[in-house]
Amino acid sequence: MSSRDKHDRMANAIRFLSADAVEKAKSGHPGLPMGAADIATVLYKKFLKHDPHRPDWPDRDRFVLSAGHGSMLLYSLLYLTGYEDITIDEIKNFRQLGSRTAGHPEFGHAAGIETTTGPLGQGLANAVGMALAERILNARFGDALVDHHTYVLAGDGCLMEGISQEAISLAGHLELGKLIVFFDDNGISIDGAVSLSDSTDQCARFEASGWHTQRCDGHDPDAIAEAIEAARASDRPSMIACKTTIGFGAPNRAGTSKAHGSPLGDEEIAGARAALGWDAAPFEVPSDILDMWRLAGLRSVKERKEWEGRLAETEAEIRSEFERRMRGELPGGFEAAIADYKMALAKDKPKVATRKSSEMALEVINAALPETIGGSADLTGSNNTKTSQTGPIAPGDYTGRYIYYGIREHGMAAAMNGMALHGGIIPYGGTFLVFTDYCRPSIRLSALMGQRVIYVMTHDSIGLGEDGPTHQPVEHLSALRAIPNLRVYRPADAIETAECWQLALEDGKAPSVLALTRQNLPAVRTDHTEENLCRFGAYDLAPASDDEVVTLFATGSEVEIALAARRLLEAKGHPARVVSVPSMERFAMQSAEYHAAIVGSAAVKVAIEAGVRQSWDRMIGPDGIFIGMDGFGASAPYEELYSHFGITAEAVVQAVEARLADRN
Ligand SMILES: Cc1ncc(C[n+]2csc(CCOP(=O)(O)OP(=O)(O)O)c2C)c(N)n1
Repeated sequence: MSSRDKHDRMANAIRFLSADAVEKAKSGHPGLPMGAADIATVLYKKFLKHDPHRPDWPDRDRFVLSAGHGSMLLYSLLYLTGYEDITIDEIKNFRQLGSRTAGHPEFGHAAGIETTTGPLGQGLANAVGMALAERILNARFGDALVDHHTYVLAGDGCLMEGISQEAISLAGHLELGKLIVFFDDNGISIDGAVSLSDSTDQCARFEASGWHTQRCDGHDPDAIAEAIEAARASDRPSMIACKTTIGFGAPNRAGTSKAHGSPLGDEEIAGARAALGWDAAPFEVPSDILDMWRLAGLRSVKERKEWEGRLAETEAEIRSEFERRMRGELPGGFEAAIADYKMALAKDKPKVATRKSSEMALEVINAALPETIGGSADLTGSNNTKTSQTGPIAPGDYTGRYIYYGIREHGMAAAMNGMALHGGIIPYGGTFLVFTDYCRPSIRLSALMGQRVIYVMTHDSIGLGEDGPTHQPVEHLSALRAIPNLRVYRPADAIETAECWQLALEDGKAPSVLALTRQNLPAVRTDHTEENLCRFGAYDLAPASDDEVVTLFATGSEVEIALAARRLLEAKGHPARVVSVPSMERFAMQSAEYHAAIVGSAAVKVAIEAGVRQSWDRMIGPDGIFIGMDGFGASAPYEELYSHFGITAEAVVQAVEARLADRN
């Protein structure tokens, strides 16, 4: 068999595993795997550094299928190269309940799936974070331990999404030369020809952002290999526009949107079998072809062993540090550092904004954890995300610990996902809380993938004042609390902020949002407690003097108001208790007994939060009083806004007394 024949047969194995799996599932996308099979075959056969038997080898190349709808391409590759997680039965169970072969690649379902893709453009932007993580770790641990590529397959859809521009320009700026993107240039999307909606010269666009670009015939294995060689030789990130035919081989549907997202049907598949000379039955790969694929899967074993040898020879201290970071474990001494810091805060009782408290906590954290990499989307001075330890990461110089993401919130969030997925790094990044809307699709994916990404979101309410309603989050706390597996923290003072940071860092399998104020807040936790009280999500901050009549629940800046309201109520003979609620998600994890004790059975329950009511009913019940916002804010000094919108201790007392009068 000529080498071209071998290549074609190997690529056809991908094509028919994919088409047949989609056919059996009666749903899925055969077009992309059939069209991109040649690119993937060249990459996995000749270039990708990976070991199916050691899929977590830290120095493996990463492959990201950004066009996640073409998931069968990835599953076919993983099966063919010998990843144990993807058996032929998994391929047969494509898209079925409990299978590893979900409709779109899901991180954690199977080794070899480096990230969850499906929302177009996210994978490409994750890959920028992975490629950056590689450079950052390379700068610390050297070529001997960290020296790999990040490859991406992106379609027209990924490149049309706005996030791609943020990702591309960031990667170009940072000169991420080991990032290589294949553009599956098939000119087709769901509605038909891409020319219906787009006429961008993609190569020119990438070049304008500092990329090395090439065009090649995406069905010519030699041309693809040559292009990959050239891309690897470039010190700039590389994009290879590969001209392909969607649904390659399907006699009637190839080259049309009919190949994109539905099963081809028996007749069309039979036609493709005839056209490509593939006579194996569905889900059967001729043994000689499977052998070639399995052999390709073994290609990097020697390299992996050499890498292990280098790791073993590395000085013990550096080796264990590298291994600790890759395991994602925090170093010993971290807890003690936080405990000492909390003790000092209890003494100092600083009256500062929680964004400032966050910076103070980060000063301690960044000294204790060399793996944190900070950043901000052009709001460094407002988000207080930079500390004395975090020098800038610059094009070609990755020794720093701070990323100037530019005004790219979405790209920042997706890049942080990529860094967390790569491993060895704990990313945190800031913007205004209101712009979580600009990051939300990536925040959702952090949560879905269970990645430790920390979002430092400042200016968390009308308390930001004069910037007005465009900048004042109102629905955001509730909207974020609605995302499963996301921890939303809204600390009330410097001690709570330190505790929330500790929780966010210790939570290895979930992202966190820290909602922080612009305005100064008094210390509400004035006594030192060894225990992290924020761990409980909600806890008694100030007890009632007698059998409680009123319970006041509050978060962040409104805890101060709750405490003032309590004093007024107590003076009027209404015993009142204050519960601080730094995290509803943490509270939800506590026992039924704890819930009963904290929620209590006071005659009147009040929640105070300068946001909408939506997430509060579990705490205060439908009859509870909510003091907060029910519309957009306004532009004015913040004290005036609190009065204007009735978020004051006096308003609380008035509402409570009215309710008590109603009851009598
Ligand atoms: C953010 C987002 N919007 C919309 C979709 C739905 N969708 C899935 S594939 C697709 C078309 C993608 O076209 P292309 O990238 O050219 O893929 P191909 O047709 O080549 O398979 C769309 C709109 C999605 N998955 N993600």
